[in-house]
Amino acid sequence: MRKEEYILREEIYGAHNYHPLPVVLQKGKGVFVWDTDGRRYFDFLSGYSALNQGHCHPHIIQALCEQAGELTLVSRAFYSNLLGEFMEYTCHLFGYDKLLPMNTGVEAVETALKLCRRWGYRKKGIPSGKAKIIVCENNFHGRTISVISMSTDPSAYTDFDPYTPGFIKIPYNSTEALQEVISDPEVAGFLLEPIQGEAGVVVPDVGYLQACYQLCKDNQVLFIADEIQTGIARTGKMLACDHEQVHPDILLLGKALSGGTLPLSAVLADDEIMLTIRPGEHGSTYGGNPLAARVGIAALEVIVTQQLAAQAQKMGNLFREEIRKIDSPMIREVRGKGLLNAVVTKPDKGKTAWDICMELKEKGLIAKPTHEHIIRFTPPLIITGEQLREATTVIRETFEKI
Ligand code: IF1
Repeated sequence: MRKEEYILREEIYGAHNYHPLPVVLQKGKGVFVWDTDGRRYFDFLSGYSALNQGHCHPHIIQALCEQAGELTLVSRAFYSNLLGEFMEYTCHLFGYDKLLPMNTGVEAVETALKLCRRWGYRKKGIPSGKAKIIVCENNFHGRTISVISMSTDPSAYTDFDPYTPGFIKIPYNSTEALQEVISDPEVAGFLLEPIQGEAGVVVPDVGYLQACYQLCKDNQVLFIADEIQTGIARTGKMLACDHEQVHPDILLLGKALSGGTLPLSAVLADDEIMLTIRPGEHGSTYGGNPLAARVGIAALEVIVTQQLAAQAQKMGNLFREEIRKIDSPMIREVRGKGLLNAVVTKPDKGKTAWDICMELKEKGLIAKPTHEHIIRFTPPLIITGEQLREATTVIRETFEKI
C-alpha cells in the first residue's frame, strides 16, 4: 500500500481527534523509526516521552515476550507473583511506602484527585463536599471530564461541560498566587507539572518547586507532582522535582514506566495518604497486571543500569548548545531541561512550526509542533553524542534553508 492509502484509511474509519504529521511508521529501533517506504527517521518525539529507553529496547522486549507467554492478567481479585515485586522495586527507587498501579496517565491523575480529596476529608478534616484542589493555568494532565475541568485551554474543555467542581486555577510559576489561596482550610492539595509540557516546555524559575513545597507543608496541603512526562530521567534527573530536592507527597508516573510498550501508570504516596483508600473503593481491571508489572521493572532497570538520567543531562546540554549556535531569524528561544526541550519560533517569519516539522521530516527527523510556533525536541535518552550531532545538523540545515 502507498503512504497516502494508509493515511486515507485512518481518515475514513478513524475519529478525527488528531492531526498527525503525514508519515506512516512500521518499525522502530533505538532512536530510529522507519516508514512504510523504508525511509529512516530520528524520532524526536519519543511517543511524548514514553520511549525514554528507545524503541524496542531488548531488555524490555525480552521481559514483555517472556511474560506474555506465561501470565498476562489476573485482575486484582487475585494475587500475582510479580505485582508485589514491581511495587517494592518502584517504592524503593522513588522513596515511598506504597504504590497504586493504573494504566494510562490520566487514570493516575484521576486517582491522585480521589486520594487527595479522601485525605482532605479523613485526615485534614475538611467538611464534607468542600475539598478544593489548586491547579495551574496552562496545565496538561489528560483528557477525562474531571481532568479537562482543570484545564484553561478552550480546545480541551469547550462543549464538554458540565465540569467537575472543586478546582482553583492559579498562574504557573507564581508563588505569590499560591500563597494567596493556599491558606483556605478547604484546600486539600496542589497539583502541578514540574515543567509544563503541553504548554510548550515551560521551565519555572529556580526555587519555584521548593517554595511551593514549603507553602504546602506550612498549610497542611498535599504537594502532588504530575511527573508523567517529566519523570523517569527525561529532564536529567530521575524526577524533575529532584532538581530542587523536593519529595512530592503524591507522585504520578506514566509513559516511560513501560518504555513505550503498554499503558502503565502509578501513584506513589506514603501510608498516611495511601491507606485512606480501602478495598473496593478504587481500582482498574488491567491495573497492576503481571505483564505490566514485569515490563515496569525492566523499564526502570534500563533507566538505572544505563544511567539514563546522567545521559539526558549531558545530551541535553549538548543539544541546547548546538541549537543555540544556529543563525536563523526564525528562532526566538531554545529552552528546556535534560532532553525535554523546545524551540520557540517567530511565527511572523512566514513559516509555522508545522512547516518546519514537515521540512525536518523530509530530512529524516520527526518532531511535533505545539501551539503554532513551538517545536518540541525530545529524543530517546539513549541517544549517543554522535547521533545527537547528526540530528542537530539536520535541524540546523533545515532552519538555515528556511
Ligand atoms: C495526547 C502533550 C505530551 C501529560 C501529563 C498526564 C498526561 C499527559 C503531564 C496524560 C499526557 C500527552 C498525551 C498526548 C499529548 C501529550 C503531551 F502534548 F499534551 F503535552 F506528552 F507532551 N500528565 N500527555 O503530559 O497521560 O492519559 O495520555 O497516558 O495526545 O493527548 P495519558
